[in-house]
Amino acid sequence: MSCDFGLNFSNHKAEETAYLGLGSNEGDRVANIREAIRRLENGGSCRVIDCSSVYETKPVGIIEQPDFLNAVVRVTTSLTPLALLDYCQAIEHSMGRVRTMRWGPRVIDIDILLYGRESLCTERLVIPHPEMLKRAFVLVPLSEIAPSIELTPGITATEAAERLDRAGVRYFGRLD
Ligand code: A4P
Ligand code: MG
Repeated sequence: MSCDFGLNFSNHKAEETAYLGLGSNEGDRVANIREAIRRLENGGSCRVIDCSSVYETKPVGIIEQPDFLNAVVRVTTSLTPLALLDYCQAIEHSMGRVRTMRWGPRVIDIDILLYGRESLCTERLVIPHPEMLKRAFVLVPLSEIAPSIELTPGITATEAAERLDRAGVRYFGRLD
């Protein structure tokens, strides 16, 4: 919606809490995760409220690639879900991510895991992230910063993480 002052509010709404998954398995992985968080905050439309530890994780999907570092951040944002996706993809792009193959190596991947309590299923965006419940590299860091958040009715992040094989997920360190 545009108003007479030429301002466009269509990408903004009341503040919402979202959880983003970060992953890197190319270059200086710690620096990439740190830089993605810096860029998330710098644009002014996201505030990073909490950040999990960083975990070193065995690749899932295409296993012939270097190990990942993964972390999860809690943000507050006034961006709509799609505007948040655009924002995350712009950061991926600005950090030199080139999309070669699905699930292939990447400088940085930023996935929207949860956006408030919203469920969304469009061609470009599915929330909650459809693979989340199967992935220890997501649920271990998520359960660290949001242990009791309900992912499916009656199932918390901690419980969902405990149901998974977590052998491929190893504590790596803290960012701060
Ligand atoms: N898309 C739909 N829903 C979402 C969402 N909730 N968040 C669409 C972000 N994107 C979403 O993603 C492809 C398209 O998914 C986007 O254009 C967007 O419109 P992409 O980032 O371009 O490509 P991708 O990441 O290769 O594919 P995908 O399906 O997003 O893969 P994932 O789920 O990100 O998995 N193993 C370990 N250990 N650690 C990892 O971080 N990551 C992956 C990639 C595979 N294996 C891994 C890891
Ligand atoms: Mg992705």
